[in-house]
Amino acid sequence: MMLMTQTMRWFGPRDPVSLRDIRQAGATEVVTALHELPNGAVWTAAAIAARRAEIERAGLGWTVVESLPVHEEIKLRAPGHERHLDAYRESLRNLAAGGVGVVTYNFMPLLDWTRTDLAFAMPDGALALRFEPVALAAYDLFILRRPGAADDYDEALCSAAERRFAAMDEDARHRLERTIIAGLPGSEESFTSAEFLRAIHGYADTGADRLRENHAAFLDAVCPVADEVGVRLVVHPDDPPFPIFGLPRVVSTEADVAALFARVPNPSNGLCFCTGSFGARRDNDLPGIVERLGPRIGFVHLRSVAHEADGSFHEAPHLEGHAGMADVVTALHRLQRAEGRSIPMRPDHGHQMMDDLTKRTNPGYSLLGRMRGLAELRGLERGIAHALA
Ligand code: DNO
Ligand code: MN
Repeated sequence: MMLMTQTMRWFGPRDPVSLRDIRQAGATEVVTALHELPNGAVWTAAAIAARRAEIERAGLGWTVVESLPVHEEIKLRAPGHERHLDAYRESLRNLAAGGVGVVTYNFMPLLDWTRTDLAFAMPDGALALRFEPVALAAYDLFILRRPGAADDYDEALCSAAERRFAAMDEDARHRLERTIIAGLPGSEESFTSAEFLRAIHGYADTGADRLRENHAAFLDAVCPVADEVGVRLVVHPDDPPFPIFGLPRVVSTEADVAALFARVPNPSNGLCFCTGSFGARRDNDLPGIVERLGPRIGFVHLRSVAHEADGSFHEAPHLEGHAGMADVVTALHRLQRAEGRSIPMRPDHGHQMMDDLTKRTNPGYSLLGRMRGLAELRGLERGIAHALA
């Protein structure tokens, strides 16, 4: 029976979640990166081999990287970006030689994934991550004070944000600022508000069209090497999948990725199908994306969001919420059978729950919530496979 390859993200030796934990959760592989290296550094063959040895000693495999970060100079096509392309190609060669077949990246300007609340209480007392437009606008308008920000929000949102800001004490304002710009786990960038304003200004001439062009130019530069060495580059969709802080986001919808594959048809140009990110827009048809773009999918993040009335969303238990996980997993299972390959998947985030509530954890990446998610997803896929057999 062809099933998905069950993986869990591991942030390396400093992750409070150990390789043994991940193995006991039932994953057979980790997904990881050389997080200790600065963005732009070449991943050497020796460093890759050492990390692999550590993972394999724990009885786990490593075939998927998340992420090999794309330097801001590449996203901006700034002068001097060529040396970052050289480094990227060299890292890809070293990763292929070191046994990695899938490399995840994203093309979001400045911020990677973004939330406004890292401890949103669920009815059962577990804590979820949440994104709330009013809180984002409160930060943007009254803490960051981004010039021109008011033009990006309608009047009702501006006044709700103003009321929210007024109701927050200094601590709450500071917490909101850190939540949004200090960098969630796996993010490459971390800012103060002053730095963030300057960095946003750097995108003044880079709107959506130019960012799309820069994305395609990046792929034109690296895909030939990826094709040659047999690595698939998979783009992670924008999270959330719409522009924030006036910065363009161009990997938000099925149409975005379909256009990208049409523009850069190299076989190595692939997709990290993240149901939580795409699913934060109601107009993305998740099983439909699998049906239409399946051959491009090299890696899967399974998670669900619950949409709230005011445009907020929070992360739901994996089989609940908006994703419609049974239909998604059915589509993925069919894809695997049709293509005769096992697709690597991971439970992308989980609630902070049980013993993890009192532990130091990476937001979204505590162990027990992800273990619950992986167990549910594993059971779901087995049941579907059994029924379809
Ligand atoms: C968040 C992750 C993202 C993802 C990057 C890929 O939990 O899914 O940070 O790793 O966007 O480059
Ligand atoms: Mn994801």
